[in-house]
Amino acid sequence: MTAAQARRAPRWWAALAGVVAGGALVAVAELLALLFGSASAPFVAVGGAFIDLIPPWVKDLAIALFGTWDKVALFASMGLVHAALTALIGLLGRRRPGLAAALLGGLGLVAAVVVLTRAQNSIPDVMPTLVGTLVAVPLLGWLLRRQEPAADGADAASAAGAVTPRRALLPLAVTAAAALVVGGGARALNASREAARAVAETFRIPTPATRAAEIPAEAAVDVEGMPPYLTPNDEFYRIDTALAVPRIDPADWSLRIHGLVDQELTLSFEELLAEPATEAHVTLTCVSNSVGGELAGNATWIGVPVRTLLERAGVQDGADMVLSRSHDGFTASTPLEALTDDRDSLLAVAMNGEPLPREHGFPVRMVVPGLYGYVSATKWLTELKVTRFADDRAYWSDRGWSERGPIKIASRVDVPRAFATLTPDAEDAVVLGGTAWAQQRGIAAVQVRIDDGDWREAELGAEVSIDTWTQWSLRWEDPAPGDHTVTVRAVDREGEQQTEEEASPAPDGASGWHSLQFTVE
Ligand SMILES: Nc1nc2c(c(=O)[nH]1)N[C@H]1C(S)=C(S)[C@@H](COP(=O)(O)O)O[C@H]1N2
Ligand SMILES: [Mo]
Repeated sequence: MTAAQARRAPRWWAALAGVVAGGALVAVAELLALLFGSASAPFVAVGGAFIDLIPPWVKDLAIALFGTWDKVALFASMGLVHAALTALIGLLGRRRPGLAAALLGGLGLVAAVVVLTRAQNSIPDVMPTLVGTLVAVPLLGWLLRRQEPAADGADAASAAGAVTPRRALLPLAVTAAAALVVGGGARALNASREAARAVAETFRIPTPATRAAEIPAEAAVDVEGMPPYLTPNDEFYRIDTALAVPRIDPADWSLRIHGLVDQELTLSFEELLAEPATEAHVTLTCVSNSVGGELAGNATWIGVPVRTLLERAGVQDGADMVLSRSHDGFTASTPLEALTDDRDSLLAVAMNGEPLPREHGFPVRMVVPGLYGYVSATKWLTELKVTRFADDRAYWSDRGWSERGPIKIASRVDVPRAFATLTPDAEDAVVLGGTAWAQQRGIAAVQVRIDDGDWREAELGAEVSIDTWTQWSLRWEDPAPGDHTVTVRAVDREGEQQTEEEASPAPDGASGWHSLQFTVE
């Protein structure tokens, strides 16, 4: 063994040193992100850029696989890729410490550039990543050097390529633990501070000038295991591209209305709240929802009709679209007509009696009955540009999704769950239940088929409005014990029947009949 080989760190050690130094980069940046805001954290920025770049089928697949856990899955995968990259850098550092330092520094610089490209960041926001890099690069060199044998050459363990615990492993373990504690602690603090702020963000919800009809108890069918008719805020699905939930102080918020208008308008939050408000029950649906999926929720919203403000600004001839923009750069293209006809298209500030939760767009979001969220439901809204489809394109239209997104008729079975077992009641019957929606048209009928039998008419819960979902139930008398298949389809109030033709979510929403298997005891 040559002296040079003897001085070289064992492979596992070098890889570990790389991972620990890389982890320290992230931990230090996360700590400083406490000062600069979550959006400046490198993982948040790089993940956000990744989401913006992926083709629609990947987003589709991620939601199909992970549902609303897609963000956790993304962070976990990023962590693995980061660990693999930094392990490789560490390995390189055995022979080429200079190159390893340059690569780790380069990785930090690339992340800093990505931080700078995010809509909500400005130049100072690169600080956390840069400082993290400045700590990580010398740390890597130091960890790699920890391995070298003592100058007098008497260190037999090192000479044989083993790692001596006190001189090497201890500093490594201490650094790793420090990175975990600092990084994890900063993340937790970031989260708890956000929670504290969320409470401080409460404001007086305006009393609506136009009230929504009370929801009758019969809107909910009497079937055990059905989702509630109104979806509680903390159970409402959340879909967006924001890895760090935007944090907006209503005092700093304003809405700019411009483009093809006679008179540009800018409203403060207070001015918005001074407008007459409307209350409406509206079911929101995500275009990424698969047949039978759960990316739909029903809430009572309070907000100012978009129509009121567009009238005040004066929409000019030739306009056919409003491009809404969020604080974090997301955009949606809504057909002008959907915002000026008589439906309840709102600049919503309240959801189910509470100020909008931050995850759902605090302080102001759009809610447009009848259109999928990606073309209408902009959260953290800051801007409305009156324009034309020919002149402007929205976030998802640039990524292969249809530029218009009317919601397709949908129905699903909620009870039983797939492959569940139902036990007949005292009268030897089982009860099935589910949900159907066709916003802006309303549900006229729901039909249910068991195995290859005839279609049966389901009983419908009370219809609250054409913009909300309708629950259905079906009592099946004398069910045969064994395995069965149930299939459901709906008919809207215009007489259109839900198509059997299967389509995947991209580019304009899934279609097909929901069907699942279950067992009767
Ligand atoms: N700013 C912003 N608003 C957004 C999105 C987004 O990514 N960013 N996603 C839209 C999509 S695709 C949907 S389905 C709805 C979901 O609203 P929710 O998360 O409140 O359920 O928000 C819409 N508004
Ligand atoms: Mo969506």
